[in-house]
Amino acid sequence: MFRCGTVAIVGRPNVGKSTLLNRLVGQKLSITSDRPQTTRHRIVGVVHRPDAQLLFLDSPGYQTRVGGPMNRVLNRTSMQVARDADVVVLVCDARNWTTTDTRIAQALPGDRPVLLAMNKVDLVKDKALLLPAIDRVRRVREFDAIVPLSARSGRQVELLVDECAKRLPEAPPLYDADALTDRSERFLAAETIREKLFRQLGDELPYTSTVEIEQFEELPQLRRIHAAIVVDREAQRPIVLGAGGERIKRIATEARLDLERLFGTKVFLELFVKVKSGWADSEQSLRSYGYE
Ligand SMILES: Nc1nc2c(ncn2[C@@H]2O[C@H](COP(=O)(O)OP(=O)(O)OP(=O)(O)O)[C@@H](O)[C@H]2O)c(=O)[nH]1
Ligand SMILES: [Mg+2]
Repeated sequence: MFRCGTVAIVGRPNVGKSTLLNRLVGQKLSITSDRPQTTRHRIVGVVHRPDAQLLFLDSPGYQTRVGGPMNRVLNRTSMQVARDADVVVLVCDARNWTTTDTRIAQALPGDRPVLLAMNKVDLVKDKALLLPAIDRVRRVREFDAIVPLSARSGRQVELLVDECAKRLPEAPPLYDADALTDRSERFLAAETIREKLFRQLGDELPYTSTVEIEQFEELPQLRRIHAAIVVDREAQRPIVLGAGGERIKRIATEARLDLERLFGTKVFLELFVKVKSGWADSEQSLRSYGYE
C-alpha cells in the first residue's frame, strides 16, 4: 500500500512555515527571513518515504493588518493552498497564540484533516507551559493532531511527517524518486535573490520590491544568470545599491553561494536595479509578475 497526496502548510506570517518546509525536504527551497510575508508564492517540497510521497505546499503568511493589493493576493493564495490540499498543517508559534491564529484556524476547511504544528519549541524554556497552551488551542477548533516541534532544530519534525502520511489517500507517487520541488531553477534563483535582498535591507526595504530573471542560461556545470531587482521609485535605487554598490554586491555574492549549493554547479550572477513605478499597485499588474 502506497500513499501520496498534498499537505498545505499555512499560518500567519513569521511562524516558520518555510523553515519547516526546508527542514522536511532537507534542502533550502523556500526563502525565509524575519520579515512578515517573506513567502509570496506557493511552492511544493517533495518528501519521499518508503511507503508514501508527501507533497508539502508552502504558502504566504496570512495577515489581517495591512490591506494593499499585494496583501490581498497573498492572503488569497494562502487560503487557496489550504483548499487544494488533502491535509492541512496550521503552523503557529508555540510561545503565543494570537487572534489572527484563531481567525485562520476557524477559516480552514472542515472536511479534511487539520493538524496543528506548534513551532519554535526550542524557544520555550519551560516545557511545562506547552500543556496549558495545547488546552487553549483545543478550544478554538478540533485538530486531528497537535505536534509541538522545532523547524530549526528538527525536533519532532519526523513525527509530523508520520501524522500527515497516514492521512493521505492511497495513490501511486506523483513525482520521480529524486524530485524535490515543482519549481524551476529560474524561479528558485529569483527567490534566493529576493531572500538576500530581504535579509540585507531589513526595515529599509521597500515592501514592493521583487526580482525578475532577465536571462537564465543553463550550461553543463554552469548557470549564467542576469537578474533585476525591481523597485517602484527612483529614490529606492540607491538603497538597494548601497554606498559604492557594496550592498548589491553582497546580495549577489550570498545568492550565488546558495544557488551553487542548490544546483550543484557554478553560478555566474549579475544583478542590477530596475525602477518600475506602480508595478505592485494593482492585482492585474501583480499577475503579470507571476503573483496568483
Ligand atoms: N528559534 C526558532 N526560530 C525559527 C524556527 N522556525 C523558524 N524560525 C525563524 O522564524 C523566522 C521566520 O521564519 P520563516 O520560515 O521565514 O517564517 P514563515 O512562516 O515562512 O514566514 P512568511 O513567509 O513571512 O509567512 C526566521 O527568522 C526563522 O529563522 C524554530 O523552530 N525555532
Ligand atoms: Mg514563508
